[in-house]
Amino acid sequence: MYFMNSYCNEVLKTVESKYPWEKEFIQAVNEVFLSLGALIEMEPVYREEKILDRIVEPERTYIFRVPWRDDKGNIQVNTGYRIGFNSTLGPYKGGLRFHPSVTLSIFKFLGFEQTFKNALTGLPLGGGKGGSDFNPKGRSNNEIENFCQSFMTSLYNHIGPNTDVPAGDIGVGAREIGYLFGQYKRLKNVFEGVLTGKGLDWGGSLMRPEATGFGATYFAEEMLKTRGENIDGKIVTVSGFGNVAWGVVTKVTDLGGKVVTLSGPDGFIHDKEGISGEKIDYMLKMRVSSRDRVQDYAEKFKVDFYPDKRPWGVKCDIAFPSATENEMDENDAKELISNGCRCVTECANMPATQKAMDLLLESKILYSPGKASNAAGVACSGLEMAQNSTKMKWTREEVDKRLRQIMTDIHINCLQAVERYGARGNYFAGANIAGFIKVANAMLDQGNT
Ligand code: NDP
Ligand code: 2IT
Repeated sequence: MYFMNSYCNEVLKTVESKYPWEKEFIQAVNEVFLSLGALIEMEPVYREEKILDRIVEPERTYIFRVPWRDDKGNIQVNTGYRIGFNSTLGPYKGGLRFHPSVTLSIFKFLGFEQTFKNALTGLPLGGGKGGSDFNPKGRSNNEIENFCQSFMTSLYNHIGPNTDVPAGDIGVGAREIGYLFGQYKRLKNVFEGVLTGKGLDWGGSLMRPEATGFGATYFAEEMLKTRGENIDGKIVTVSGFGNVAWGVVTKVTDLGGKVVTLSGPDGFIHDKEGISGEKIDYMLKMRVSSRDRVQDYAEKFKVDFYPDKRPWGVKCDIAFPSATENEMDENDAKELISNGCRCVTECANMPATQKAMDLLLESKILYSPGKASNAAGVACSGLEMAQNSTKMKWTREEVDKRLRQIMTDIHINCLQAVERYGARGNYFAGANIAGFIKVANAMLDQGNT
């Protein structure tokens, strides 16, 4: 089930020799290709039509200078990126990340993953990603606004509701989307749904902020159901303390689970009583006031803080990695498994290293890849686009119902795909196969593009 067939291997080797420095991108391609072995052998047309050669190359990559003026009057220069990875199923769609660690490799891995994730949602969305090495930490509102306006001044001609629709990701939330949208509107002289994650009064969808975390929790519920279990009464560990982590903590708590950890670049906190009520509200405030310090939570609520450590050594039933890529390594995976963890639901994109992933897959615990379990964020963005194009606004209940259905469908599709082309019960292979088939078959339909 899990093997690299010769065509996958050839294309992977080409990527490795063409872009040897793109570690994250190579990791993402490797992970997807490992799942496709049986499918590619059964369907020779993918090889004949060079689908893999085409699918690993972004359709377009735009890299640009972002000059802006800081509060001291000095000029600052950052680099902006927007990758249109694949537009077979719809306009490019995917978030913008503002974080100093970004590289072209990171955006390529994110755009590649996004292509299959968006296909899994069943909505008409292509895959894209972008952002900047701009560091929002410690910047004033004025500086964020200046930066966003400059970023959009370079980008606005390349995006549009039927071309490319960016959204948020790490470091980009409602405030940044507002500044980006305002500048787009001014430059293009048109009010249209070019970004998602907009404010509720000017085209945003209800549920968008909580969608990713809620959807991941629904996905975890579906996985647990296959083993006659649910979230009620479970001990849950979460990493990160951003938008996605907040959504997970809120929904898990709602369903009777007890979340006991959060993490930041400074370390993690262990709150044995569980993170609920005012503590969840505090998470939102903490994001704005002290972006890089989860220690503030520990001081306020008098709980244990572990500097420079990750939360995966804390005993739990379910883990939701919700910070960033490669935040869980093989030692973390070993600890989770030996402590009896029964379910790992990826919320971040590619949070596990290749070795951690191999161990989790071997262990047979329930384990879902981000492209399946975090798909509700972009799915809600797709619903926002639908509302914008019909100039309608759906109720919270309506959006939530659709999101729940989308996550249930993704869960079933993963299981069915893996039953047909691989071994039973491996959500990784299932998500990769189901997402790939959709994109690849549409590429065949659309000819050599
Ligand atoms: P936020 O910016 O709201 O939060 C990100 C969290 O991860 C913060 O706690 C951040 O701390 C931490 N973090 C970021 N980079 C690093 C790093 N290099 N090392 C350690 N910690 C880091 O982002 P989101 O919650 O939106 O995103 C979290 C994850 O979920 C990402 O992988 C993202 O791609 C993924 N995702 C997001 C979706 C969305 O709709 N927002 C949808 C699907 C997936 P700090 O800011 O202090 O560095
Ligand atoms: O990784 C992701 O799916 C996102 N950051 C959300 C993308 C979107 O277009 O809503």
